[in-house]
Parts: sequence; structure tokens; C-alpha cells
Amino acid sequence: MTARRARLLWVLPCALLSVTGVFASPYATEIVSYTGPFGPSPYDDPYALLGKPSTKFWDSWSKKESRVKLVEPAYNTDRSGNKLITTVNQGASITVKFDHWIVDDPLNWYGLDFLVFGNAFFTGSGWVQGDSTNMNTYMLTGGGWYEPLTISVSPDGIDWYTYESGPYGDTMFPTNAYAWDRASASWTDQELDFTKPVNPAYASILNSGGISAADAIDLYEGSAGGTGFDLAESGFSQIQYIRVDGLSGFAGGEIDGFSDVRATPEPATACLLLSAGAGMVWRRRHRRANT
Ligand SMILES: [Ca+2]
Ligand SMILES: [Ca+2]
Ligand SMILES: [Ca+2]
Repeated sequence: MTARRARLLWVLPCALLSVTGVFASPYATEIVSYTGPFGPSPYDDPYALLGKPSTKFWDSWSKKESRVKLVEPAYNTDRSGNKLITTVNQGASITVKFDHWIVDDPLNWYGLDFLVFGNAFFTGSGWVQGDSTNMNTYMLTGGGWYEPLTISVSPDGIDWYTYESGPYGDTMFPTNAYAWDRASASWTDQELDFTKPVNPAYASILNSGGISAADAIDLYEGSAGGTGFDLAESGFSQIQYIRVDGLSGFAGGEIDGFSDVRATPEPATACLLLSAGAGMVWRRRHRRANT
């Protein structure tokens, strides 16, 4: 066997993995079922939960487009009038499906396997005026606007596990869609990662206030936020369905979307390393055989 063939042995399945990776969406792709009551329009459409969570919204008050940030969440619609988030009231329920398995993968960030995005936000010092408020000086005052919703998971849409004692949807960590530039004190157009969770170890720092919004964004370490869930406690090694239910005793909350946490390193990267390694091992063996 040549070095090239040794490497090909790895490259072929890896190429397949990358191709399926390209076609699989990291976000929910299908609405399986739903039942209201939902909020008034534009918070009444279950299909607003599919696809990538909101990055910008149209602020109907200031008549400006605004970035979704951890101190100013998605509301209203996007600038074209598309609905972004949906209010799930007590008694309401929405079931979504992914186009692939969400796996309890030990390589997933912090052991978390999927993320739920709502429209929670950290409370801070005063009114946020769209994208012009300076995140370097805007201080978090502790806590946030959380409206807990119950999350359940299923491999087949029949057997379910419910996260009865949390985590809950529409709570920590608020969505922050873009990177902030401290030096110019302005927002960038660089999107943060909707498939990377915030490190749960930072929860108490982020929730206790006394830091600037810019400090908080730094603590996100490239994540776009979201509430992280570990499949380990569900007893399912993989799932394809997520259900959100209104929580008894609460008025209702909003859901924007869901994502499958990406493994670290990603399969494609791991494959490249493996195939390079396989080539190297072959060469070393080959050299030894020839001496
Ligand atoms: Ca896990
Ligand atoms: Ca909410
Ligand atoms: Ca949405």
C-alpha cells in the first residue's frame, strides 16, 4: 500500500462526513406539531422557530434595524416583516425536528449537546438605544429578563424526556449575534457562533452584574449565547425532536430557534488530522522496512 492509498483510506469517509455536514442544518428544519395559545401577531407563528436564530430586528419604535445583543433582544420582525420569535403561553406547545441526529457527543463543548434561543436579556444601566449604545460603558446590574419554558427531547417523537427542573428555554444566556469592537466602541458585522455554548462556569459572573456589556461579550468567548442542554441526563444517546411547552405558573416566554452544538474539533478537522497522521505513520513504517 502506498502512502497515498493509506491516506485515501481516511480521506474517503472523511469527505463523506464533510459532505453530509455541509447538507445538514445545525438548526431545526421541521415543525412536527403545535398547539396554542401563542402571543398576538407577530409572536404567533410556530414556523418562526425554524432555521437560524435572529441576528437583527426592525425596531418599530426607533424605525431602525438593530443587532440582537445580550442587553437588547429580538422583538417585532426583521426589516422585511418576517416573524422572528413566538410566544409560548401556558398550555401551548411546539415540537420541532432536526434533519440529523443530535448526539450526546463527548467532544461537544462543555458536554452540552443542543442550544435553545429565546429573547432573554441582561438588565443594565438605562435604556439601550439600538446599536448606538456603548457596550464598553453600559453596565450590567445583575439578573435578566427570563421567562422559563419547559424543554423536552425525543429520539422518535414517541418516547420523551422532560427537563423538569431546568435548564429552561428563554433564560440564560441571552443571544448576542455579533462581535463588539472595544477599540472603536462599535458593533462589527462579524457574526458569533450559534453552535458554541457559553461556558456554564461564567453563569454566576454574568448574572451578578457589576461588569460592562463588553466584558460580558468577552466572557461569551465567541458564542452567540443560548441555553445549553446535556443529553446525558435524558438517557438518550441521540435525539431528533425537541418540544417546548409553556410552564405552569408563568405567563409565557419566547423561543427564537434551536441549534445542534458542534463538536470540538469538528469531524472534518479531526479527519484531516487523522488522514495526515495515517500518511505519516505509513511513511515511518515504510522507511523502517526499507532500511
Ligand atoms: Ca452531552
Ligand atoms: Ca422572553
Ligand atoms: Ca426565529
